[in-house]
Amino acid sequence: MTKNRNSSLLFICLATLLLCLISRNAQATDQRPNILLIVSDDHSPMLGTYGDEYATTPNLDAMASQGIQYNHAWSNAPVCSPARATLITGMYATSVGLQNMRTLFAMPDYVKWLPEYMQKAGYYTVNVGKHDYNTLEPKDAWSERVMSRTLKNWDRSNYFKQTDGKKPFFAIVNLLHSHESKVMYDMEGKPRSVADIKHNIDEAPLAKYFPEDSTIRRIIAQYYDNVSEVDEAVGIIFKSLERDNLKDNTIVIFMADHGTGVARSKRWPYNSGLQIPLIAHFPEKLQHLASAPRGSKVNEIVSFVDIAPTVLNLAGLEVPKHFQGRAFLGKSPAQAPQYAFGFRDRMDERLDLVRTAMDGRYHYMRNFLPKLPYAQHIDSQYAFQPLMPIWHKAFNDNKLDKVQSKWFGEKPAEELYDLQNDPHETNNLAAVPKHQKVLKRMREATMQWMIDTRDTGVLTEAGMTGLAGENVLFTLLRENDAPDYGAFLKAADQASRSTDLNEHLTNIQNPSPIIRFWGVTGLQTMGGNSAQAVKLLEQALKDKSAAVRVVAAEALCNISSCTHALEELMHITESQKGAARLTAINAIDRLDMKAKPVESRLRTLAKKLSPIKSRSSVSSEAKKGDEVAIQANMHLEYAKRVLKRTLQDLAGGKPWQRNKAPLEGDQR
Ligand SMILES: [Ca+2]
Repeated sequence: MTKNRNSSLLFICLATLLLCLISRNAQATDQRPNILLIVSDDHSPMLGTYGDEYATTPNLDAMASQGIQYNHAWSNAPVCSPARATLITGMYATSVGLQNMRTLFAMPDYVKWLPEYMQKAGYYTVNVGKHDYNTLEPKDAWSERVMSRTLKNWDRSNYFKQTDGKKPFFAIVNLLHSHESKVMYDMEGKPRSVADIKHNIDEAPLAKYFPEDSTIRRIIAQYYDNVSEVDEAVGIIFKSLERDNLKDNTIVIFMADHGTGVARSKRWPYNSGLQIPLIAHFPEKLQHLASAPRGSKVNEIVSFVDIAPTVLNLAGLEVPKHFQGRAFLGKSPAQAPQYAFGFRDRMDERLDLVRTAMDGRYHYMRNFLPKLPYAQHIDSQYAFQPLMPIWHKAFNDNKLDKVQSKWFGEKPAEELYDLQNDPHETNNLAAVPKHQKVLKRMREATMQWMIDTRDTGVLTEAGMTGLAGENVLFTLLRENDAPDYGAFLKAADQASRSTDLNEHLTNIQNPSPIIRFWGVTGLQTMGGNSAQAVKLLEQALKDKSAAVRVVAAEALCNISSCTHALEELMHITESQKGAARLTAINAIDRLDMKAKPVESRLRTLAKKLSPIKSRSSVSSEAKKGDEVAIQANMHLEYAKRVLKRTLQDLAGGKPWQRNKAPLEGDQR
């Protein structure tokens, strides 16, 4: 009996020891690479290695000289949240309804975050700094979250504590040094001083669309200083990888989230808003996962939608079928695409709908709402730095040339730029006969991409909310009985390009609210004011869809009478919430002094809304099911900002956009 017991005990001890050894051994043999993404905020490729002679970026230049530099890398959106949503889901934000700044739509269950796949595969996953992925954070995304936004590094103590450093990690370190808000205040929140600027202010490179101004040069010089701070942080990160013996097994990919945080770059889908620096570094023993030799500067097209499949491929994991990009690094990288695509939708409180394609040389831009001017008043652009106010004042004082004042005008339906000969994109070739073939090719590619990815932008944000409710928008456009997406896109195309009044009048009478919206928008764009048009617009004021009523009211006000139209806009503003209210307030704002009769009602509303606490970013504590409430809260914040502007304009008797630059190269 005793002997048996002893034997059993001995067996248990041996088995436990063996299990421990196996498990230790399994941990020790996990040789998969660590993958570190460094995502820098708000800057174009203003680095020495990209040929920018004014830049001071020794660490990034050295990283590129030993790694792979991508010359045609694009963010897909020129602003943080939608760009980062694309990175984290592996899908164009437009395809999942996340293209508007700070928005939320419920995702289908199979749309996961990149770190979820990595964590499931045994990676330790970490996000350091900014969380701005424009969608609710899944429970199993991150093993560790470092919330500080001022870090230059990740000390990895928690990682070592939990895994003994044996488990591979996947980390995103988000550097904030070059965010637009850091032009006037440093990372500690202290005001910047001219005396501290290291780059020579007089020599700061100024794009020719900016007016000559010493403060603007100072902003640009400060920006280069801030990018040098990013560079320094990258140097510290590399040193700490070495210190922790992680350097030999860590792949580092550096990128910015979109273009520089100044007007006409950030928030705008020009090349200046979409092109990013992207550099990949491979240690010696992982060179077989690199797609080009050390020190290569490659011209293949890559964009944010390619980051998630690339990370999975580097980790040796399968890329899910619903991903929309391709792996450009790792074993057997996929072939490079012909185009990078970009999008601009609502930027903070102001609406728009632009889609773009870039083929390495040409950049095509499609303005679906051409009546909206390039420059719209965005509160944060005025709060963070004086560039926009200076530019706008120079315009109002008639101090700008044609190129500089174009920013304050309406948009043509299409733009085409030759990036090789016109890097600042000031010469629109869309109307030039010899470029028609390129124009047609890129227009068709853009439309096909929108169809393939079921671009939700053509639904409009208010339309999306109405259609989706609490359902999953993404599924709605893909189910067997899904509405005819091609018909939506055709109506949107007609609205911005067609001068055939009958097409718009037919669309206004379509059973689909989306097509009716584009019919009314087409009339508004054309300025068609026939008796039949006015009659149909008056009928559209009673449309079931708030999105249709808003655009009909604005069109009526502009081409006929404002009385009923203003009343309807106020009705929506006072009775609705969310995207519908924000859209209506924007329409009222664009009516300028025609909105004077409702000034006191707007003031009452502003008083009613101002005490309501709103937040403009997604809390990482939010849960699935909270989407609708959170989204309404964000829209409220933006509605308050527009209202503030409208009331200031009405009180001063001068709308913000009181002059309009002439429209050139109009393709409508
Ligand atoms: Ca950003």
